Amino acid sequence: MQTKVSLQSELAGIHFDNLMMNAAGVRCSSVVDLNKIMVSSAGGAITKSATIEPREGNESPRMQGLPLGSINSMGLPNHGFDYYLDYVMKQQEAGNNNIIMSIAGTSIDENIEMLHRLQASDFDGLVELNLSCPNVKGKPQVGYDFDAVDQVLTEAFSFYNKRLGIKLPPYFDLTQFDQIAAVLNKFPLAYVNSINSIGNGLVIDPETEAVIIKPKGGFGGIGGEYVKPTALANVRAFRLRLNPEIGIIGTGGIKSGMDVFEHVLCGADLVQIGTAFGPEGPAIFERISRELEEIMDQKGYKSLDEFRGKLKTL
Ligand code: RRO
Repeated sequence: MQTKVSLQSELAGIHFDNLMMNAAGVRCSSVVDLNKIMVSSAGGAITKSATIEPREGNESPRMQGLPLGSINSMGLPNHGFDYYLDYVMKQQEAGNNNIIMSIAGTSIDENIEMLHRLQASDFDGLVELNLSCPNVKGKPQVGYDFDAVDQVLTEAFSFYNKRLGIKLPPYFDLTQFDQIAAVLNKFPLAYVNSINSIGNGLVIDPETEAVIIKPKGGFGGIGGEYVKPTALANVRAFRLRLNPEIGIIGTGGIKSGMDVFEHVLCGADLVQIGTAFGPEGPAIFERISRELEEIMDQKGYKSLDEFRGKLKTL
């Protein structure tokens, strides 16, 4: 008889029945969409990154699917901080701790203000500080400025004493990993979420000789299959460098059970699905769960712990 394998995981002391959820930004801006994720096979959900005030975001077209992924320059459209805090509070009151509130102020001051409000609130769950949005005009990605990361985390942890994770952009050079990990290891971070989209790619339609999204002259964040090797490298590089108390969410290029398997081999505690979740919707979590269970069953693994972070080198 086949023994059921477990896809359970834990992050910052919070139990997840399934290691998968959506990536912030995709089908998670409204209560209706968030509820659809919460009742799916996903282990939890994360909200669209919030700013204090609601935002319309950039002009359309601002997202396009591609043969192997997506390009977007959404520009942080969201319903505002209060809308998402209300949602995560209601989940918490219903006894559900598997909801993450994502925040992405367009300045350090705005991020600190939102963290003050969260500190003062009764919300006790996971908060993700997004330091890597590539699409707000005139605002660089904080994650590429190591001094600014140090500054915002120093200020945040001077008063914030609940569980806080951060969403980072992809890094590409090993010295970048060394430098950012040295900064992050100074703080009691709950987790690091790696990676956000690869910022400022350019996709062209040769027939029209034009770019395919409108904002920023066509430049936008790339997601999907194109970014999987970069995502795996970031998860692996962080797991090799971060304090073991800092968990890792692996995000980037997941569309199959094998992709999740590879992220966990690199050290991911949870994984998030963005680009592939868009067209397929919440049913993706059940499909990928089945695929992962089959892979684990064939390999004789009953739990994720048996292979997490155990990537072999040659
Ligand atoms: O809204 C966006 O344009 C956006 C955000 Br906040 C982000 O973090 N990553 C992304 O690819 N798009």
